[in-house]
Amino acid sequence: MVSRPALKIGLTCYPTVGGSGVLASALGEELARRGHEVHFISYERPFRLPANAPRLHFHPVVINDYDLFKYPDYTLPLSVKMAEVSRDHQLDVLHVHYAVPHATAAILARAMLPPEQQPRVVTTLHGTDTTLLGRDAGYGPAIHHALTCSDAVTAVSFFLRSESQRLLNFKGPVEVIHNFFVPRTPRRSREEVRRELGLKDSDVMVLHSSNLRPLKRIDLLLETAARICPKDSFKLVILAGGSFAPYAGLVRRLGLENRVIVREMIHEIEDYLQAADLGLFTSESESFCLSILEAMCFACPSAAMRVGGIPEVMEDNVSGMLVPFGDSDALARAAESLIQNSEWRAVLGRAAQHRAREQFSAEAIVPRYEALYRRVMGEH
Ligand code: GMT
Repeated sequence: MVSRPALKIGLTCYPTVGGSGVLASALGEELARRGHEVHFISYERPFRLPANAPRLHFHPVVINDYDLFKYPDYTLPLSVKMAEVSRDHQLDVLHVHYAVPHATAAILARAMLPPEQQPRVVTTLHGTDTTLLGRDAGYGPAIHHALTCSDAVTAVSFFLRSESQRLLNFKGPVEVIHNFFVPRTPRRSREEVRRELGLKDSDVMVLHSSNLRPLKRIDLLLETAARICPKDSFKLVILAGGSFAPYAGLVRRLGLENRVIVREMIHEIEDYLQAADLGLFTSESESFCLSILEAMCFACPSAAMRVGGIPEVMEDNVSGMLVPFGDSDALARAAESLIQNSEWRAVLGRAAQHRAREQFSAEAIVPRYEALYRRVMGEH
């Protein structure tokens, strides 16, 4: 519990499966556990947010579908709800995760309130809000404006900070606060999960979890799996935060029908993480890659392509293995070395888990956000 006065914090994120929503939910849960009052404002309850936890509240944003609008608008009802919650609960801080449209809505919400009711605005950049939308002429200036008007801006990696400064030409300070992950206790045993997946004792379980968006490069993931020898040494389990149907043809063409197991929209990720032996990631861009950290928490090392902030999360040959982007052959060799050598895998896995606990735990990260909130509020 906190020894200084508790804070009242509004949190906004995308509630669906995705790293920024997972991080924001965990942050809210941890802040409430530490005695702060936390108010989530979003169009749906974030999927990992516990029900009935003390000091944790959820305020839905209701969106009406007006015939006049060709495209439904979320930004304005979100900003109105943010202003309403800020006023009714005297929020100290509105902390938005993912700039678009959350940061713009927060700035507008603040402007709608009289000065004595205005919360501070903290914006956390997560990834494509900078690397994709930041390049888009239809978004870039609005993101730049929202960052400039924020009381503090954070980024989840040094990589993302420099990309934000470069792509958005943002000159203000950006504090790097890495992500953290708090694993829940799995609901089923490792054996039960492996049985459900039809794995033999000798099968090494290679795990990939992502939302399957184009930049996750599922084509490279499957190509890599097809290059791993011997073919019957592993099964690739894909936890898909979207439909895997578009990739079914490629699985067939690569002869991977008996190697690839897909589970869509799984919420009990810990069940699968504890059953996994190795993570495999082929994204072409990744500001952090929370999925790698999730695996690290269960002593599961990953083989991945060296892009974006991934080297800040795991160190090559110490807590995982990294290869140059696009080299699916090198990635297959790295995965093979870990599949075939369980001792090496265990060494990297232990180092990964240690690093996750030391650098990316709630204990290491949440106090950084608390300190930031107090700083923008003018407390010392
Ligand atoms: O930026 C996105 O594509 C969405 C976002 C999300 O909601 O999952 O992902 C980003 O935020 C995660 C949490 O901070 C990071 O772990 C991901 O690396 C990052 N995605 C990208 O940079 C592509």
